[in-house]
Amino acid sequence: MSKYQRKDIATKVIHAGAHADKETGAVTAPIYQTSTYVQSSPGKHQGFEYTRSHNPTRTRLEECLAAIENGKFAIATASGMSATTLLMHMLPKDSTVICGDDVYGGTYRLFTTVFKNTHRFIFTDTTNTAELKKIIQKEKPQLLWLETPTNPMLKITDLAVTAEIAKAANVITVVDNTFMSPYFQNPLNLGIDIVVHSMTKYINGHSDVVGGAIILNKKSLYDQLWVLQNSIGPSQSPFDSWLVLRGIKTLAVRMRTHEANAKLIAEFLEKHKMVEKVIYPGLPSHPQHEIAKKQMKGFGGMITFFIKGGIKNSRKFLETVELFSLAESLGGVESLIEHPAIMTHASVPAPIREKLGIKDNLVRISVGIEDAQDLINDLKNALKAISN
Ligand code: P1T
Repeated sequence: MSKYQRKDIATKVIHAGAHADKETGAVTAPIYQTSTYVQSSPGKHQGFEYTRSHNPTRTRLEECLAAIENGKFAIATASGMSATTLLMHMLPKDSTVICGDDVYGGTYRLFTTVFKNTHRFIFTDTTNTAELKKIIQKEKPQLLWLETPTNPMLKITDLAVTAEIAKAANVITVVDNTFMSPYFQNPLNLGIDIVVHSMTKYINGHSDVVGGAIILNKKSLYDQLWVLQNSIGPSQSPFDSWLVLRGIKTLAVRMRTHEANAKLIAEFLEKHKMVEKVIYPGLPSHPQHEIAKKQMKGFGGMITFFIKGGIKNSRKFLETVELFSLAESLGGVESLIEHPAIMTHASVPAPIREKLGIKDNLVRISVGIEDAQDLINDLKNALKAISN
């Protein structure tokens, strides 16, 4: 357990895992860019044998990740998807997994292609906890996979209620906390067993690394996952671990600005005549706004909205914005914009997308930390272009 356990996350991101280098006193973590380590006699080493298994730079990052999610253990992986893959390998063959119906398109693809032969997946709207309870009792799953807020519809599941339902049925709960980052939401505090992140997003925050993380408290599950990561080999490289350690230091200041900007932009969009509907957890119009207030410390930097006029207008709007880069991904300092139906969620079959509301006029933005008024002006110009 980190000695920074009782400190605020703004302190943890800077100090957890960031002790001065013993050899030189260097204030920043050294990059141990090595694949292997000398042994003085066969089997006699300093705790490091081979970098797939252990690396001191990655260990520092894992210490920091555990501290900021209020967990005991963390595993840093080479991508968000490899973190998810490890967790799926933890389950025995023929396990049942209940998964939120609106998840990142890549997660949906992984479950419905790679793991469909070994596990049974049931997709359901987990915001309906009464229905979820019934499904859990009927289907007796081994694991419940949640995103909250979901990607891209930003639906919110009550985590405390869900954790209680799952615990009573002996189901392992996993929350992909990528959209909130550990700054705005800590699922382990609410009784969830395992937290997953795509560190590619807010945790690293600079769109220059792909990475993933698993954070948890239960030693038996950690030991199982560690053996899997050592056997399968998705561990994060020393250099990428170092880049994340560098990026993570500003998580608190970045998240505050992402949110302040997103709030202003969501309010602007909600009033605009070319916008049909805005989904942002911080708006009172969000269907689970009250749950968001209860379980999140803030509402984050992701906004989803519907443009009036269908695909033609959406395309023109996306081609016209200048400060918002048209690109997949999210959570970086720069603002990004994308079209989920064509881009991030193309692997979700069209009828399912339609049912979830991922329509052709749906646009998702990841609000960066640029000046809020500049961002609003950019959106205003692009909306003007389609209203002419
Ligand atoms: O890209 P990777 O680091 O492997 O993470 C996958 C992932 C996992 N979970 C969530 C909630 C995600 O949003 C992602 C990746 N998402 C995008 C690339 C995107 O634009 O939505």
